[in-house]
Amino acid sequence: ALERIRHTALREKIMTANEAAEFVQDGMLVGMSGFTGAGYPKALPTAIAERAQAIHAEGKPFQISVITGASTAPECDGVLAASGSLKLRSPFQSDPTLRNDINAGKIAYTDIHLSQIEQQVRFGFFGAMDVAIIEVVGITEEGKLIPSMSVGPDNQWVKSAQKIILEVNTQQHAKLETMHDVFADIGTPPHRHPLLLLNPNDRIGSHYIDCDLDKIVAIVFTDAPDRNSKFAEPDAISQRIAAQIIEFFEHEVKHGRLPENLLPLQSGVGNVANAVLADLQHSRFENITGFTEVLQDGMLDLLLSGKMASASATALSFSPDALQRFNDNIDFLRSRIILRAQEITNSPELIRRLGVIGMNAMIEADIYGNVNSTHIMGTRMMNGIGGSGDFARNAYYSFFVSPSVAKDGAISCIVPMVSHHDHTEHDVMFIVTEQGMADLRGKSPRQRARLIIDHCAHPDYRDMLRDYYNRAEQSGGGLHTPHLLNEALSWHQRFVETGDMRLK
Ligand code: 0RQ
Repeated sequence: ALERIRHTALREKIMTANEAAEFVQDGMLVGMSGFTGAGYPKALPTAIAERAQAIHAEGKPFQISVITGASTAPECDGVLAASGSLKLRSPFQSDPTLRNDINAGKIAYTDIHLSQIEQQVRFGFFGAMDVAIIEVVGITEEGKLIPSMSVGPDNQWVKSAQKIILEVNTQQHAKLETMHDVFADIGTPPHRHPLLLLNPNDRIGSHYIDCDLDKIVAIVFTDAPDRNSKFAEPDAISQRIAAQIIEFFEHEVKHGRLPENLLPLQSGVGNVANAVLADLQHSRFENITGFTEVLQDGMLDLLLSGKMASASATALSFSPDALQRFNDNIDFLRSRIILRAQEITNSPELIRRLGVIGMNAMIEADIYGNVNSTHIMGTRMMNGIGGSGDFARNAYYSFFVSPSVAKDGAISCIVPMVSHHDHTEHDVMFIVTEQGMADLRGKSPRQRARLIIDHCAHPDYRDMLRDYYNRAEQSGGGLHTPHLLNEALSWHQRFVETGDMRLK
């Protein structure tokens, strides 16, 4: 393992996770690496959680604020939440224990666009960052850091933090070295640098993160895998959604609105997103490119088959099988995958200029095309907005996908009014369910309502939605976006009270 630390003097900083955890004190702001279950610290979170519990047992306080790139794993977010040591967490999470504590009001959760987290720390909006805990693959002779399976916010945390703890994970492939592209310093307004990336696969930075070696207080070895969640095989619903999107691509190519090799693809987390990519494998499209935040199994297989020429991402989130395929083919993939900071993969300016096709899942949409990606019944946090807003607002095409119903039909994912707004009608171009697709481009709210109800709603709810809409039109209110304000959220209230949105 020692050969992973090529700067020999730094080897003096090697210690155990428990020793390193002593640097983390009550009240600190801690930046951690980690993005959708990739590249998060494996040892320090447990050591901090144990330290917190010991301090709590003495009747003393110990709570920290933790900012990551995005979601981590049970052995990071999960153990920290379970130990009662989290005061604040930002920006994206998906751990069940953490989610429960957020919804129980025990942990403050700040949900912001993933493109903005680094700059908000850089601007000082979160206060001073005390410690950064970063997983790396290794350290070069000059003391530069070799990032792991994600770049996420690592470069900014290394720059911002007063102290740095490194976890050198020997399980991550040593040949990840040179896959990363780290742009040293984006800067702060009014002296911000343009990102001169003209193609999705351009490299504009260095392979390494520059680090002030005096700030490194501890180096800990780990040898543990990432979360590596398994994917379900695409089910019939995901396949129907995917097929419509691919048919739409064909149609747009035919009408000259899309090049033959499409435009760079972004695909959100989850099974539907993965199904679209799996389906592209059998499509006629060649030389596709990816410009996404998370690179999952589906995109990996497109790269391996040669269908996709290159992919730019901030994290590699694979199932165990896909990780094996990735490691086995790492030499082939190294020239095709570029891992960048999340403020670059999710940069609104780049997404707009490159013409990225954004495809994200949602919890619900309303009849006018407003989308809720984060809240269950308007009050309970699910995972957070992630990068969906970065892409939806700036994409060439912005898709939101969902099955038309949830919980065995007791919930309609198309409702009169969304119970929480993440993406407004102005940012949503296509809604796709297994029932059909609504193409909202250039449409007024009332035209949208007809399309969404007729094409996307489940048959069990279509007449209810038409009835709501027709009565709203007759109600004497404005006829731009007709609503019955005292009824608009009644479907959600009915579900809360009876467990079913349907009228009995
Ligand atoms: O609950 O697991 O208890 O059965 O919500 O639903 O259909 O499995 O969908 O896993 O694709 O997640 C929006 C949450 C969708 C995700 C969301 C219930 C449903 C199930 C999950 P159960 P599915 P997915 C790039 C982009 C925001 C971030 C983002 C997400 C559970 O895609 O977090 O886009 N997006 N990032 O039963 C109540 C409804 C419901 C509902 C579904 N209308 N009401 N419950 N469910 N619809 C990646 C990053 O940014 C990092």
